[in-house]
Amino acid sequence: MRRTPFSPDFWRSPVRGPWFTSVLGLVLLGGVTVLFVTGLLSYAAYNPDLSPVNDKTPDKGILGFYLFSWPTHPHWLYRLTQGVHVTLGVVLIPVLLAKLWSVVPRLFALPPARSLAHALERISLLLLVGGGLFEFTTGVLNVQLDYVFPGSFYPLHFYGAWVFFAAFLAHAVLKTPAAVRGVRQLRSERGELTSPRPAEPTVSRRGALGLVGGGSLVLFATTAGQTSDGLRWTALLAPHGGGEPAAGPGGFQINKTAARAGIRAAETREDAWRLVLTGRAGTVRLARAELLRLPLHSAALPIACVEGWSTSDQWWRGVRLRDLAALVGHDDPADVLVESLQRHGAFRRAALRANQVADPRSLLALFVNGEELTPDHGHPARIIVPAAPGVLNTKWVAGMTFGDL
Ligand SMILES: Nc1nc2c(c(=O)[nH]1)N[C@H]1C(S)=C(S)[C@@H](COP(=O)(O)O)O[C@H]1N2
Ligand SMILES: [Mo]
Repeated sequence: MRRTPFSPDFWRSPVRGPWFTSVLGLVLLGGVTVLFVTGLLSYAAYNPDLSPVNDKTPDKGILGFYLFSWPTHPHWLYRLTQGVHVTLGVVLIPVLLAKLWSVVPRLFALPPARSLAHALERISLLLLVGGGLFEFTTGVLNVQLDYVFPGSFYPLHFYGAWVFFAAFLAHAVLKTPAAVRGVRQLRSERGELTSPRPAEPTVSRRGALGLVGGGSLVLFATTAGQTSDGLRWTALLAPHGGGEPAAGPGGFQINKTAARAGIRAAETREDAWRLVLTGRAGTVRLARAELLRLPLHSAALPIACVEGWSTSDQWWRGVRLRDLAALVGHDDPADVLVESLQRHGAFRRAALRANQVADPRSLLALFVNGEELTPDHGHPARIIVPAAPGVLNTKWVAGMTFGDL
């Protein structure tokens, strides 16, 4: 009889067995849990309840049960949570693939369902494997190709995460006891995961695990540098890595250049540009020279992007958001909708919460590192808020509307 994937002795690697699968499973148990938690935090950090601008998942229903006002302390909070989310996600790829490889014979197990319980278990595995591959793929695509599917990455990755994690949780409850037993039996030969007719080993189980770990280490070494100025050149796998931005005060990572955002020099010139503030006391229009006569303050804050890259702290100088709110009648903290000169693109406007407006380090920045903002960093004025995702730090600001959002 010809052997097909459906016959158990088709699968002959002697590496497969409870020990190999258990070790990888326990690594994923910890790793995926951290990914899920940092992912939920990343979602909360966007202020997704500030509709309609920030809310890309209006049908989230009870999945938004946990949302809270994202804090402004410590100022590196999002840099940390998102750096961990993206770096860990990349590093776990070899572990995920090895884990799937180690259990692939069971995908072909016959009969497909021995009982109703078994059928339900297999359906949950479909969600687990499908959900896992989906989350890792969409995550990597987003990080690598900066938004190949504009607008839709957000809900896909968000809803996918809940499906994946629900299946993951069920799987963890069912399998963790066996996995804990499994890591203690390196030499065990029997079991559902072991080949009934193993081929000659070309690598030991420990060696195979070392290969997986080595792969993760290489990914770490070529990714993590994107979270740090000075090490960016090591981040060969990160889209913004492999080099350092040019030197000088504006010499730090740029997400989208003024040219790509369609910002024309004519509209940012001193005589043309006005900041339009709107609030309960009416509308105020300010030229840049008038802004410069308001009290200016400084704050050392990073840019931390959802894609996982971040800069070290930069020295920003500008007008406090809460002072601008007060100019239009909001002495108490209020939410704000910020709009840029940009006419197209997902990030041309963003909403901030009252607690972010109230923080004395939240600025409409006019200077960075002692000089005027460069065009690419948002000249004539940009938002900078402590601990917030980069996407909320709107560049080329044209208008701000204060009030409940
Ligand atoms: N108007 C506008 N503001 C924007 C963006 C944009 O595309 N347009 N990109 C945002 C994103 S996603 C990030 S990470 C930061 C990057 O700021 P930087 O280019 O100064 O580093 O700007 C934010 N502000
Ligand atoms: Mo970003």
